[in-house]
Amino acid sequence: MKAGLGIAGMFLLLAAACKKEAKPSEQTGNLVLHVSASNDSDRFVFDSLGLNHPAGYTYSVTRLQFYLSGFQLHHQDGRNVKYNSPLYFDLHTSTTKSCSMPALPPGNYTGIDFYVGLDSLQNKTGALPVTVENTNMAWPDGMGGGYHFMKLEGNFKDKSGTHGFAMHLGKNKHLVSIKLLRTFSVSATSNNTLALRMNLAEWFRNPSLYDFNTDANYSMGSDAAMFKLKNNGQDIFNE
Ligand SMILES: [Cu+2]
Repeated sequence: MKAGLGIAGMFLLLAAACKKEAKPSEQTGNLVLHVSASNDSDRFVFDSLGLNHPAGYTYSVTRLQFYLSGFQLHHQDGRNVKYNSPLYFDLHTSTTKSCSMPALPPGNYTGIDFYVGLDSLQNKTGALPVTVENTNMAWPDGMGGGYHFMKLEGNFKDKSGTHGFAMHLGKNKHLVSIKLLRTFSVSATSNNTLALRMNLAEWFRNPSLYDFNTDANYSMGSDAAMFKLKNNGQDIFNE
């Protein structure tokens, strides 16, 4: 008897909760951000030494993980719509190439700004939920704490042989700011997708050539190397 009343009570509570959610103040939509990788006009595949590096040798990519965050979406009506939750991408894994931004005002948009990395509030040890992904992206406390903004790893093949590289980017001063003019729309009734392509070759040129042999092939301990990557990174999503 007591249990029956309990269940009936729960149904009442659920009904009340559902009623509340059925009356949103404004209809909102979902934007799926889909990110892929490219390397100029090369056929992009992971784990293959067939990519052309701006320094004149070939290279492969075995790992590509990064955060995008601090989104500002420019609505056609002049509004600047913010989405603050960081999105994690691992392009080597098919399930983590797309992330969803929920609860956006519907309509047409003319541009999107965001960071590759995390802003200074989020880039603190323990600031992100403890997931396997976030834990793997941790930046050592002895080096300032927070998280890796990006891990781009692979091998390169030059006259002297095949060598490894790891472009690890982190620290607040190396946050990469992206500003894109793109038209896309958000609908309250259907899912819309915005596709972005990261041209990896752009990490290694413009304004400065990044050569694994003369710059660091492991960037993490070198502020000079990471500063170069940060500056080169502004145009990685330019088509
Ligand atoms: Cu690292």
